[in-house]
Amino acid sequence: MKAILISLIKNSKERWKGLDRLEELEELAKSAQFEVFEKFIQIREHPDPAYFIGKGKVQEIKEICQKYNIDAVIFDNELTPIQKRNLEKAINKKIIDRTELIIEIFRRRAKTSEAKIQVEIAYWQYQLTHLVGLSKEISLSRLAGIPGTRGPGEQLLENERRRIKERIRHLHLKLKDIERTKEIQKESRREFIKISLVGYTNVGKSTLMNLLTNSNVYVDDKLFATLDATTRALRIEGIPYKVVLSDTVGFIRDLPPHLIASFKATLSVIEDADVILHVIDISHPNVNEHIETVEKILNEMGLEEKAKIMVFNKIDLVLDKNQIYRFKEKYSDSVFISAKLKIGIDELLRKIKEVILRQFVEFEIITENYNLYSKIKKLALIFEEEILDSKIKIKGIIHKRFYSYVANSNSKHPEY
Ligand SMILES: Nc1nc2c(ncn2[C@@H]2O[C@H](COP(=O)(O)OP(=O)(O)OP(=O)(O)O)[C@@H](O)[C@H]2O)c(=O)[nH]1
Ligand SMILES: [Mg+2]
Repeated sequence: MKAILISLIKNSKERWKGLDRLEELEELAKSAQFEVFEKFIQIREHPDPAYFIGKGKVQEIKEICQKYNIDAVIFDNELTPIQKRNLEKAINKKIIDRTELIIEIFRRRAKTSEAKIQVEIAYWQYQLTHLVGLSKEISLSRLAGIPGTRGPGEQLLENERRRIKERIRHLHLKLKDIERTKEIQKESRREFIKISLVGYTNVGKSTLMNLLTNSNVYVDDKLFATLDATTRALRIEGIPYKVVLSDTVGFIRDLPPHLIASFKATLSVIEDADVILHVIDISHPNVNEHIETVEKILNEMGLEEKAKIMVFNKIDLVLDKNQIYRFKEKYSDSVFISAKLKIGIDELLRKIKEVILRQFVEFEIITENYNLYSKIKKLALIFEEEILDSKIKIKGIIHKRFYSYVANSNSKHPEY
């Protein structure tokens, strides 16, 4: 499938931004199996309400499409339903906007039934907001109609809308069932320390996951190789708990809100994490924008307070070593690695341990409750035990998330 890509920018000052965006759009298009024939930037202060780009450009694109047998025209921006339909009519080729393209990639990648349902929900949500009737019928019915009455076009549209809503409702129910099973799995991991890999797409999260946990998660030089959340055990020397690491779907600029909403369950592993590893491709020309995008999404998820380590990956591809120093200065909890060449991994594990240990709190408990005593034995690092008649005094440290399990009226509360 051959495609032409178009990005609209406001003025010539945004040219570089436009070029960057086209490059990312090209990656997205390739990930959806398109062969990119040509890329265009159009400068317009405001998009044309009917055609998004100018009429002259529409004509030009139409001619190229015919001459070179192009299958689709892909826009970097979001199109209104009207623009999309008008373009489709004028150019007579498939018109795809960025949101649709991302949903299409997700659709191709989805493997588990959960991911498949999530993508389908996003797909129908998108369709729902982009429904346009047959314009002629609508306008005719409007012309003839007394206000409040509906013509046949509107009736059809209404039926379609109802059908889609019903489908979405049905999918939500199916998803609920799957989530219920996952809740049970999660419950069994309540007493584990949870670490979550987060980052822009294609930065090397799954490569790192495989390296740290000796597993075999799918890795590819494609955007959105991973769509599901995978969780595996991880050994951290000196941490008295089981530790698990989760890998999940990557982020991208302007991630369609429908997708974020429908992937809420998958993304919930990030919300549950004790430590977030924000993985960054330090060799990417837009590294700063990538960091910003990911931080913005994390903030929107209400996770700005989570403990976080900035993991700068792919240092093997960095020629300018000053780049590394600059990031080292800017981010206090940062490590520099190459997941591919296995560089810096010990340092990363040390940093993870350090950050987890910061989450431990001291406690001192006097109890005669044997169940509580054995629970503490399991969940805490004990420094001192002293038997006082029928009671026992225990001093130690425990991860703050487990503190409430062992706290009782006799305990001294930690400072926070
Ligand atoms: N040179 C180099 N390439 C790397 C490194 N780490 C990962 N890669 C490559 O980067 C590409 C993407 O790796 P993935 O691990 O699939 O990336 P991801 O972040 O999981 O991507 P998504 O699941 O698509 O979000 C693959 O081609 C990897 O081989 C690294 O340290 N150096
Ligand atoms: Mg991945």
